[in-house]
Amino acid sequence: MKDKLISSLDLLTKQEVDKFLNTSYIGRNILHFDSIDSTNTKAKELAGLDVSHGTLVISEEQTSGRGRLGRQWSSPKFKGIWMSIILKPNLDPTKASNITLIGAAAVINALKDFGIKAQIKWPNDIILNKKKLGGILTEMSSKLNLTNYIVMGMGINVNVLLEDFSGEIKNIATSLRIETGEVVSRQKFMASILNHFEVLYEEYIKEDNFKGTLETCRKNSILLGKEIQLYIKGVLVTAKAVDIDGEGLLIIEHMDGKVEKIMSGEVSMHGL
Ligand code: BT5
Repeated sequence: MKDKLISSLDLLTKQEVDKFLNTSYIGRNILHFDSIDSTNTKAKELAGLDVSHGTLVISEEQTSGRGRLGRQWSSPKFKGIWMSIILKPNLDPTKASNITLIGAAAVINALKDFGIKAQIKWPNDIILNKKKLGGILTEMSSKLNLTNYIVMGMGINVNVLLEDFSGEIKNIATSLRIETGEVVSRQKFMASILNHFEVLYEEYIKEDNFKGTLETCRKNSILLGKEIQLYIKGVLVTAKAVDIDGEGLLIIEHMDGKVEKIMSGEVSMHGL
């Protein structure tokens, strides 16, 4: 009876997830929590200590999950994947933001394995049927031109129900369960993300090959070809999203035809 209860919780422990992994180092060391404030906060604490490259911090719930710019991330218990990967690459700190795109592409590829076609709202949103299925928060520590560590945090709403979301999030968020009507194995889905992540990460770090990630980000972008709104130096601008360049930057075309590259930011578009 107890075993049945535990297996129905689909826990994200090393013991359960390991059998679905085919990575060599991503997620091979898993620090699993029942409840924690934020996996990114914990991962940053640990990254400064002696934990190995590829270590994963995961929690069944977060009590202070974080989005970008101090925003909150809702992380109900046993319902999603709330995880952070600790990376210690030899990478110029200016390129760390590309880890977000690698994470986003890994999620898109994993969803494809599950027969689901989602989209990326550059740089860090995963969108399914015009609603937010997940988000990525990449943080790092660097000194001069050396990266000490990168923490890539990812939140994916797997089996979250509408009533689990509070307030205004209800209108903008969704989950795999809401969209497919089925309970999805968090263990298998998480392993699939990690498997895809390691492939794309290896290409980028070892071979300086960003093509696979970029192709996935471009092909599945919800922004490209559309009219978007974004703030540039505090001014709200309407422009057209044209492309994502080889460095992962968003290329936009202003109304007057001027082309500009955007490094990071908050983009919105009609209906999103
Ligand atoms: C993000 O921020 O999308 C990054 C989210 C990263 C969360 C992961 S979970 C594991 C790791 N540990 C952490 O503490 N964080 C990371 P941003 O683009 O700023 O979007 C935040 C906004 O999304 C909020 O202001 C809400 O409007 C909305 N939101 C909050 N919780 C959500 C959820 N569960 N699903 C969809 N949207 C949500």
